[in-house]
Amino acid sequence: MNTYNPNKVESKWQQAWAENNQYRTETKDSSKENYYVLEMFPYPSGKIHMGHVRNYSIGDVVARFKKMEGYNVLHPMGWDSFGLPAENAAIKHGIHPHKWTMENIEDMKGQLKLLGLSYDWDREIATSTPEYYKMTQEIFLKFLEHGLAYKKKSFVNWCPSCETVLANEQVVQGQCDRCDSVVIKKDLEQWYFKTTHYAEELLNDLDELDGWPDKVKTMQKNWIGKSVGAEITFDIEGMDKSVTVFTTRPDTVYGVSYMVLAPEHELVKELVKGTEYEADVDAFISKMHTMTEIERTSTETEKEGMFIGKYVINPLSGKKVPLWIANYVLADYGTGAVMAVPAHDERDEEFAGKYNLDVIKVIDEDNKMINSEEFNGLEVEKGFEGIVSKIEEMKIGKRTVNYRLRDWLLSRQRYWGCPIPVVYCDDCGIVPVKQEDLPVLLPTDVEFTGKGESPLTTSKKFMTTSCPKCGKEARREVDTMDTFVDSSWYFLRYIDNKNESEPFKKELVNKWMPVDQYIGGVEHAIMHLLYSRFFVKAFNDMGMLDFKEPFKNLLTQGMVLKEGTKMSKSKGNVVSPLEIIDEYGADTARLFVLFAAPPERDLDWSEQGVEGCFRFLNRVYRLVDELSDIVKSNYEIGELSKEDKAMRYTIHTTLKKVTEDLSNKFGFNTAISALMELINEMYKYKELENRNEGVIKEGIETIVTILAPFTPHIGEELWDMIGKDGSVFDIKWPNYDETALVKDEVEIVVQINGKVRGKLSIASNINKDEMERLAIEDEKIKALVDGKTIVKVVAVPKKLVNIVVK
Ligand code: ANZ
Ligand code: ZN
Repeated sequence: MNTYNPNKVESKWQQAWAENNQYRTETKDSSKENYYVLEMFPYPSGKIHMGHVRNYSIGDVVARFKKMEGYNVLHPMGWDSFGLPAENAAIKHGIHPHKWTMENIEDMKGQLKLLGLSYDWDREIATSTPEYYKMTQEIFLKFLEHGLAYKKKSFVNWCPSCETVLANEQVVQGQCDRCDSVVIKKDLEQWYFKTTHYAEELLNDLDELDGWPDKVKTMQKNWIGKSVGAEITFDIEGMDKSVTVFTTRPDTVYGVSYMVLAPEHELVKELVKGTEYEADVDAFISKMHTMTEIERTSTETEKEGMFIGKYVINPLSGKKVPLWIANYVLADYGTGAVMAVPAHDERDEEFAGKYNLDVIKVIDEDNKMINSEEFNGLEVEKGFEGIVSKIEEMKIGKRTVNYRLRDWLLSRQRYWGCPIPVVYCDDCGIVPVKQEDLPVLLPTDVEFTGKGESPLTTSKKFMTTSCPKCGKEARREVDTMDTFVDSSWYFLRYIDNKNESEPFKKELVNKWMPVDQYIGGVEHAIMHLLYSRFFVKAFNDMGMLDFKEPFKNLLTQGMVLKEGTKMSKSKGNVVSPLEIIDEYGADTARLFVLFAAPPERDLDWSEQGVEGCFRFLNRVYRLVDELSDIVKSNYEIGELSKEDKAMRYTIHTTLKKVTEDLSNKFGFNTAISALMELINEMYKYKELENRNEGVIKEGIETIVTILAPFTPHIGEELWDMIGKDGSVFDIKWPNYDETALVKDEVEIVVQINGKVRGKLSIASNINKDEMERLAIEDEKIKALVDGKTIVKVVAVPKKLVNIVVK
């Protein structure tokens, strides 16, 4: 008798897989149908955590199952290896970010290998390598050439602690999503990608993503934030100037009682210059800069503002209303100006209440317009149309659509990122680096002070170069790209990771994309997924590929909790995957995370749960070990007894269930629990004196095959123990036997007027009519009913037939 030794089993098979290049995928091969399964690549922090174990175990089951189903499966892994932690390590410990990163990658790769994941390591990429970032730079230049990258000066989100700008998406409730410092606004010249160019497509194409969770689509929809409305221009009284507002409610235009400009609106300074309002307005603007967008617009923040001494004329009513500035109006949304309608807008109502401004009701309780001259009596929808037509006729405005989505600010004042490949020349301005001079390499002679501008400014050699156009001395761009740029196209690079001449070959990515199954955390619901969608749409327009969405199906897995709270260092409740692997083996760790909860849900870590999984694998091992000689022999199924049929029924219903749970949905937990049932049944069955060795053989072969994707090491070991050659993952996923799915005979009771009068053994899948007929025609029952009138017959499938007689 052998005993299950996970560590021995696991290292043995990991070695065998590596030696046989078991998981190598040839992307140019077209003999089979392709299937691309991808898990979000990690930041190489140096240590895997339970979230990784869960994410990658899910992906691995999908990859192995699809491979056994006969697909050519692409299942790659890599590293999102630019980013702040490496730079902080450099500042703190004096290790170069490159060295720190590569060491972490080696460590983490070793840890991932311990999990027995079926990655094709030949396709590994790391975004911080010159081979990769050369291509990121090439892509940047393509965007620049097509007008999708541009430089602009504006107020940007600035994290005073990270000393870098942040994209809107990186500001969470007014705080830096990395370090939680309060984000302030700074006036800087920065690089942007024109994500807004695709706002409409990014929104509309969500409808086609049937394989995405609704919650993620809703989050993206809200982030894009489409508003349909109109722009209306109001003249400023006594001046040759006007202000244009954006409103979603043109039907309320007769209710405007004042107008508000964002404090940063370009007109404000001009309008107050030299007036008694100037000093107060300046002070107010300065104060606004210390506040975040969220603080300014939060419903909890008190509305604050001031009159700036001017009036505007309502172009429809001719009414003169005062012009104000206020904290609740943002400079970069719409036109940065609002026509205030306190009767119908809550924010305006609060503001008007505080400053005693007029409230004019223009919509009544029946949703009809009032106090609106010729428009009185119209429903608001009709009113909307009517007013918009009128202002378009008067040429003082037009129908417009606004998006909350902003262009993507990609400049970062950091070292450990992809250098932006442009040069500044006094004569030629912004000049792209020539393609043949790529990559613009990160210099190694920099100082990591953690203060001020990009560390790249400390390398004189890097800073000074010659203009690619005129050859005169020029200065390099010292900012690097947001690391989300790197991860917006990595899924394409895996397909063609050795390509030295271009980021990826069009024909190849067309063959493999979109990713059939993408798996990752819901924390990426907005940024990473939106940016990747934007990249693919831009690539499509630039003719680099022929599809419009990167990810066909998306699974966002839940978190791994301990006693209901997220595992975190600060809470001290982190369970280390390495310790679990050491104690129980990777197969147990995998089985636990797959079994403990459906993948989309949060999973609560439980030591008993882990032990239960370990005991289960031991049970399977002992069962297979004990019966392995039978499996190795040539037993046929032959004649079947009732018990044999029942056993085959369980084997094949389990096979059917596991197949369905893996094909249509991510029913890993239910599939595993069906397998556990099957093991229990096999334990009972093997004790029967008249057990059928053919059924035993069939049962064990099925168990070993369909358990393998979940727990691959023990899968291979058991496959070997039952005398099979090669890898269990090279065989075809078994088909269930339809005929075995019929639970053959059942015993039913026959009653006459509610009293039991006989028993019948009938086929279990027989319908009610058939049951009634068999009962009535039974010799014994026939005799009892003889001479009486049958009034009614009631049949309960698989249980009884009651005959009512008179
Ligand atoms: C008049 C009005 C009357 C409005 C009413 C609303 C209700 P969404 O849906 O988010 O697009 N607005 C416009 N630009 C703004 C800015 N830069 N900062 C703050 N608020 C701004 O919101 C559009 C509405 O928000 C616009 O329609 C405008 O107020 C305000 F009963 O105009 B409304
Ligand atoms: Zn020049």
